[in-house]
Amino acid sequence: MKVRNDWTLAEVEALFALPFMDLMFAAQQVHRRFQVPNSVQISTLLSIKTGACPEDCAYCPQSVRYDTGLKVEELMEVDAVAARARAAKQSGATRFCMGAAYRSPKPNDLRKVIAMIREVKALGLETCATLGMVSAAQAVELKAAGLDYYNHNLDTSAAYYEKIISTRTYQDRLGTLRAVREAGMNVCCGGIVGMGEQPRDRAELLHTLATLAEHPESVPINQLVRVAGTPLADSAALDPFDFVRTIAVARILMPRAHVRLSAGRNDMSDELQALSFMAGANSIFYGEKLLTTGNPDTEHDQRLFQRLKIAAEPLKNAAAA
Ligand code: SAM
Ligand code: DTB
Ligand code: SF4
Repeated sequence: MKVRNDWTLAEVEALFALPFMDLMFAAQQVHRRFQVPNSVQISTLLSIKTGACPEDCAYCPQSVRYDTGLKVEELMEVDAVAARARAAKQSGATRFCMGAAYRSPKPNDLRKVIAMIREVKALGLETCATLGMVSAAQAVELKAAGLDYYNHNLDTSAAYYEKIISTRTYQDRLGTLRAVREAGMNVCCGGIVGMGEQPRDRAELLHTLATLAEHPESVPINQLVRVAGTPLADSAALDPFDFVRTIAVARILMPRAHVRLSAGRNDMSDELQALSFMAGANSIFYGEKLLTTGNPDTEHDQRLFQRLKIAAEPLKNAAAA
């Protein structure tokens, strides 16, 4: 069992085609070889700039083009972000992710975000940001400020991407991922399932991720949150087993990555979440809100962890905590 970057699309599709139990068994074997069982990494999300985004991502409540009733909020003040990070740390999070509804950050915005990163880092938390497209120079600045992870999702296959977003290309997305990697940051990159894509699109997304020169350190698998007012509001519900399959295949293809059970947990039963952990998910977003939509109550998550005897993953660098 070794980490591979040369997966073929046929191999990925063959994994998806396995009987469910065989796929789960294979995923568990990889999980137990490369990851700590019964341990889940906890990230907290904060929307530091909300709505009025010029992009047209069909799933997103923050696009200026769709009337979703969202309250637009300017870039937050640094102190307010630091206070939220302190609270997140208190409640057990080890990573603090700051999300901004930008196509790409403007120089003034970046300066302020950099101040936030320094504050959050000083608290001993791992830092993550998702700010849209960044240039090589911006990625270097973010890294120098102490940014540990940059989140930038490919979201779906290259072919289906064109049906979901018209304001940027798959190549743009790959360019940002390259800039982030070259600046020496950890890459957080995954996608969304349940947008009406075909099984082949899910296979192509995971194939693209698994054949990058280095696998992303974090792979968020989001289930579409169907927000009223967005073009995808009436998408058909995904078969939950297909969601779990996506997690299991991601686990097998990228053994060292943290696979994150991301958006959509509010629509999932505890049993489906447990199945997702069984399939190899070992990270979640914790806290009542994702960016703009709901997430399970922290009490509920704590109870779920107790029932499953799952422990929160400790910070790697304990000295920083
Ligand atoms: N604007 C930046 C960008 O697009 O990279 C950063 C923020 S954006 C909201 C981050 C990610 O959230 C998207 O790439 C997408 O994967 C996810 N997302 C947005 N809306 C979602 C929804 N309704 N359901 C599931 N995931 C969603
Ligand atoms: C990711 O893959 N999922 C998070 C995070 N990265 C930034 C965002 C989910 C957003 C869900 C819709 C919302 O709350 O606005
Ligand atoms: Fe903007 Fe990001 Fe939402 Fe797309 S996903 S509309 S880029 S905030």
